[in-house]
Amino acid sequence: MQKYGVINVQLFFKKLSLAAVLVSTSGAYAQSVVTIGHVGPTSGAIAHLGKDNENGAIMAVEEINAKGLTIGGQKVILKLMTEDDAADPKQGTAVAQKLADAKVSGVIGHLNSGTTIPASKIYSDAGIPQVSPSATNPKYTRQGFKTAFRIVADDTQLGGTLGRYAVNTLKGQSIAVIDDRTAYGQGVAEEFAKAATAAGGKVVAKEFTTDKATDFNAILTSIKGKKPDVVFFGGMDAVAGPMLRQMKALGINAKFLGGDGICSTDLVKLAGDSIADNQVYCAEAGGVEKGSKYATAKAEFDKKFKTKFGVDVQIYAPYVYDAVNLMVAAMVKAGSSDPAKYLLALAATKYEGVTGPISFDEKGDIKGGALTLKTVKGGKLEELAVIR
Ligand code: ABU
Repeated sequence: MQKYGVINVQLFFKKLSLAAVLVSTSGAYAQSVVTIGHVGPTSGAIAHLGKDNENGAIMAVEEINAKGLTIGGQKVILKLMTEDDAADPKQGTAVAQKLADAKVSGVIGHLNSGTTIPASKIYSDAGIPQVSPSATNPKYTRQGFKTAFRIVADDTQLGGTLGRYAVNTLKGQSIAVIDDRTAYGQGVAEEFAKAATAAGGKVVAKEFTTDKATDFNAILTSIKGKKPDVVFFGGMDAVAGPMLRQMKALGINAKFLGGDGICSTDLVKLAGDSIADNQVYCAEAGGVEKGSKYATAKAEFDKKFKTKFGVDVQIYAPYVYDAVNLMVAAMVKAGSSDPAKYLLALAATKYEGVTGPISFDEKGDIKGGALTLKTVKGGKLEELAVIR
């Protein structure tokens, strides 16, 4: 067994243009360290989701190191540099620059589209591969950046599927649409409205709020007057929860639909006892068919995650876990953690993850991305269907 003491000498190695190196204090040998970054909002209203993602990355890195990692014939320790963007675009670009300055070999994140998109320019300029496990705004992979990858479906698929579902399956005819004005919320709401209208539904109200709002009485009162049978919310669970409570208080019994941002384990907690069975529908931007080998792998991941962290997966921890693993697999295949050398291997990835098979199209989007449609029943999210 190797015995060594380590000191982090990033400043020195910055000069040498190396990502990071731990040096034996005995001077007997040097052991390479490959550093990858992870970014998500680990503070603020959706810190529970940021932490969920971060835990997925921690689990992957710990497992990889426990198994032992060799890249290009050299033993390597994988190091995770985690940053908090607080779901704020400005903080997102600040931490992206920090990771670029630290010359990380790759970045997993960010969680939100509103931070992922501006950060992606910084990573692209620095030539650093970025894999987002959860940002769903289509623009992220449509900027022509060779470094941008996404392992979940996008808002066109999410909003489109939910829009058709609202009209064709739930038989919604008059529809109210609310969004939180973020890149994600506004985008997914627009896609929903477009698809619902094309399916024959009528959008009777369009309102907006913010991702920090807590009082929705004014917009909900206005919506109530239009008597919608469906309310769609483009935003996150931290806003959807109180909104559902206030809908109940106002006597609005419409079906409530949202994208992946509300499809969390904590939604029910955030909404208190305000959700009736089969009232809320949402879709995770990925999924595996029941009975498939991936379903078994995902269930095992969920169990391991609960044992390790003492909490259930919220939404995207398994996707982050896969993102770390596939990035490292690309480094191993290329025999290098140098972004310029492993980027092509990453683009050509054919990875079998716990969230299903992952390969990328020419834009960097997952090929054949799936959605998992869910509803809330008995105070729990229940899977209805996987849609491709
Ligand atoms: N996809 C929902 C949450 C993240 C985002 O796209 O903003």
